[in-house]
Amino acid sequence: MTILLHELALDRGILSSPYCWMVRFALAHKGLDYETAATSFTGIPAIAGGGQKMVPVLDDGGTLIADSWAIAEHLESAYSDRPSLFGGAQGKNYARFVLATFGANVMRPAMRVVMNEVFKRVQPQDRAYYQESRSQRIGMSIEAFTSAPLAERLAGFRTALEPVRAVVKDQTFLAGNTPMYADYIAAGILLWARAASPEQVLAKDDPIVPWFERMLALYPRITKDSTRTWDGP
Ligand SMILES: N[C@@H](CCC(=O)N[C@@H](CS)C(=O)NCC(=O)O)C(=O)O
Repeated sequence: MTILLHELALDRGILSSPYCWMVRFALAHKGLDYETAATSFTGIPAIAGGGQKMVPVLDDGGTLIADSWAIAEHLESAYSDRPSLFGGAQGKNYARFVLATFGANVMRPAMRVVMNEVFKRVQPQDRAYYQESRSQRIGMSIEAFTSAPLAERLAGFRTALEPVRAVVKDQTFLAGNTPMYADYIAAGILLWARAASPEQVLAKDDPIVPWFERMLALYPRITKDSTRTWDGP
């Protein structure tokens, strides 16, 4: 049965959704084959016959699942014979905490780095929608939200990643010796920031860099599809 991931693409087909990256990692971790269907922001309501508000949406042999966390839970239970994404119930609770922590502490500083860049790069039919929906969400114009010098905004993002830095300087993955969903959450957000920002989001000597390189080398499809950035090929 086919697994189809509906995901978001910007101009030039650049993948930029942190949550879609998390699902790609989860599918790869499970060793599942999958197809992808790229959509624009304004194309989301037309996915799979309608009714969707966000991506990722996974169509697993006709069963539709929306929301990256719900998708991860689905993959864990539907493919329980394959490598575990969470390492049991306690690991799942820990991964949920990591997701919530990133949502509360990292997403906003990351948005301050990427939002003006994404706005430049959304597909043409998405521009007005993106501008209006984001301004509503952040309570100000995109221009005002991203008006501080890039160096300052990058510093805020890098500071927000301190908990990742504190752990991966001493161990191979956030989850220990092997990667698990917590790693995919962090890597998804970094991939989003990196794909959208013209600047290097991490300083070259940041201890997060070797971990991030390990993450990108884990699965050939992710290695390949993550090389397309604004600066890259
Ligand atoms: N809680 C959701 C969040 C997904 C989400 O925010 N998706 C964004 C793209 S990164 C989206 O589809 N936005 C649609 C819109 O803003 O209209 C998840 O984990 O999947």
